[in-house]
Amino acid sequence: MQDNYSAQHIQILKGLEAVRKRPGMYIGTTGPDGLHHLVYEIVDNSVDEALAGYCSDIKVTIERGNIISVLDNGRGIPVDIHPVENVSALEIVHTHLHAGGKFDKKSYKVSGGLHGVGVSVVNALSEWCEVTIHRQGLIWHQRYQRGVPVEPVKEIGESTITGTFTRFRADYEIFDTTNYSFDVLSNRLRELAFLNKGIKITITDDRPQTPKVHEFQFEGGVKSFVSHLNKNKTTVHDEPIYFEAGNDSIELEVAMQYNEGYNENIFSFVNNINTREGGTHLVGFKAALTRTFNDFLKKSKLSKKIEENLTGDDVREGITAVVSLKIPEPQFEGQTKAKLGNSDVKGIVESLVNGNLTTYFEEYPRVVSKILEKTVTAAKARAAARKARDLTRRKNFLESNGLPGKLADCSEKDPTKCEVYIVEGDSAGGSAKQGRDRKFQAILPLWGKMLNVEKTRIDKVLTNEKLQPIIASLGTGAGPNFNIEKLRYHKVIIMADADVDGSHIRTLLLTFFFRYMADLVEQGNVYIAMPPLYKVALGKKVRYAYDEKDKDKIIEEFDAPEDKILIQRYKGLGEMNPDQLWSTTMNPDTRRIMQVRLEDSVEADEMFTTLMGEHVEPRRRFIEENALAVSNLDV
Ligand code: 0RA
Repeated sequence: MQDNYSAQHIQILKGLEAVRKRPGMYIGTTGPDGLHHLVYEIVDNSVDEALAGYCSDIKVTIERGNIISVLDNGRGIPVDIHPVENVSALEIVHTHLHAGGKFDKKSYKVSGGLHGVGVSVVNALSEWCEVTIHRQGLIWHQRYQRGVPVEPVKEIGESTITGTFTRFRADYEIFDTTNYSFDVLSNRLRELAFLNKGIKITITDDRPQTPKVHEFQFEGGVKSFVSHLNKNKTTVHDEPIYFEAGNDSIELEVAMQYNEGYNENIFSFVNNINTREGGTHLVGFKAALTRTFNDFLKKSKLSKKIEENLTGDDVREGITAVVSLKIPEPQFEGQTKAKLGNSDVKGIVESLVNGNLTTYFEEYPRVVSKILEKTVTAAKARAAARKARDLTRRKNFLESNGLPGKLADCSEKDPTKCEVYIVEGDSAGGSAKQGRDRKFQAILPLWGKMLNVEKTRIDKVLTNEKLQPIIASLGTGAGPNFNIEKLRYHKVIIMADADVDGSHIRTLLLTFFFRYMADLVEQGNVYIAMPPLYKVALGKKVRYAYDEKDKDKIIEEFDAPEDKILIQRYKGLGEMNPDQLWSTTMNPDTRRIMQVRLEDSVEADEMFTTLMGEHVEPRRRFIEENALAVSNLDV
């Protein structure tokens, strides 16, 4: 028995050692994403306990020193001795890989899903970790260092409550940073609260510099989620459409509401995991949507207004929807394992949505006629725009090679080596053309009025005189036809003045990329050029400063009397000659460019709606609150 235990013990250590050797295999990265992942892993277990019906309250705290604690009021992790292993169940879940969630199979384990690697992984990657269990009148405790128990599970007192309390400090030997972002955690916890209605989730920042508390509890579930997503939009009908449905193996929750915009915003989840790449549940949902609206249209006099059936694009114009599915054994596929593969799900979801939407529409005929009117308008506009587009194509501004006449292309043909600068303003465009390295740098000057795509229907966007050359130059198409495989330049660099107008252009272009070429942004192909703000000269020595700090540093380094140092503030790109533009802003060895990253599509949507949408008041508030740092537009 003793030998048996030792052999067991060595196995466990090997398991945890594997996690510490290759953390990426278990949590993706050892950067900020992986770090925050530790918290989700612990919280997911508490959410599972809530889904099983035994827990209503989860409290997450970022303590001083970036220690995380998670408290729930569930049944408490069992502490009894496992008959085969001869150790406490509590110890097993913290030291055995994949031992989490094996206790009862009835509920849909969030923790068994995409990232579900179990608390043992969190434990292995923590400098230390401790758990306190309140259960059956007693309090139990165990502590670990880098995954290894430093003491057996001990009874330490009596209790009248039940629950699990986990504290850990991520291991600085493993992670690039151990500093948590309150906003990142808060956003995910809010999402979890939307997706699991009724659960109260609180997050507290107890670090002395940044005290904060957010409390989330939504009795409306995904219906509240949709209201939240649409909060700054003008809606077509007052209340989101909502239903819950299922059979003995799956649970489906759907909420949707149309707004007067033209974007399609459908967020889909499986077992609380955002299926960014969609999958069979989303396909089923979309098919049902198109079919149900066409069925209702046939019975309406509106049907005379269009010649053909409504298309998927017609019925999804201006929709905001959340589709949340819970199933026992999800199969995740796709590039980022964020696509549901279970093939039987399509038919099940399609028929559930069909039935429930039909019932809903029969009960709320005013809602369905408002939406039908919108979809018919969309269908008519699409038909008209198709004709207009054929026209522009014929008399268009494209050369015989399909590229815009204003594009100064590069000679290199391998897209991975190519860059295109999208330049606002004719004079800057001219300097850029002269200053560039024509081997791998292409220049596309922009002309015409910039369009706010947030307020424009897709067909107008695709034929817009300013955006059309961009779409043609990149070669990818846009919107539903977007194909990243055809991308002609792997760096797409926006170059505009460092002033308010430049910032406006940047935002409008980013909005376009986000809405019509989302993969481009997601894959990190979009950059922003950073022209210098100042030229600092001492005699013949010239240096460029990209911000105030830079400028001060250069002045300090020059170490000369102030009146000898010449400081010129650049008002625009146009003030630089081609050589200067090359060395300050375009030469890969000396320039600065920022990669545009979108961490969270829900929040990005909210940000673009706020910045570019119709409502002025939220925009003013947003800009005030985010005057300098637009945090999730992490450039
Ligand atoms: C399985 C069985 C039981 C509790 C739990 C899991 C549980 C796990 C976690 C993880 C975090 N919080 C948790 N709360 C509960 C107990 C079953 C019983 O009491 O019969």
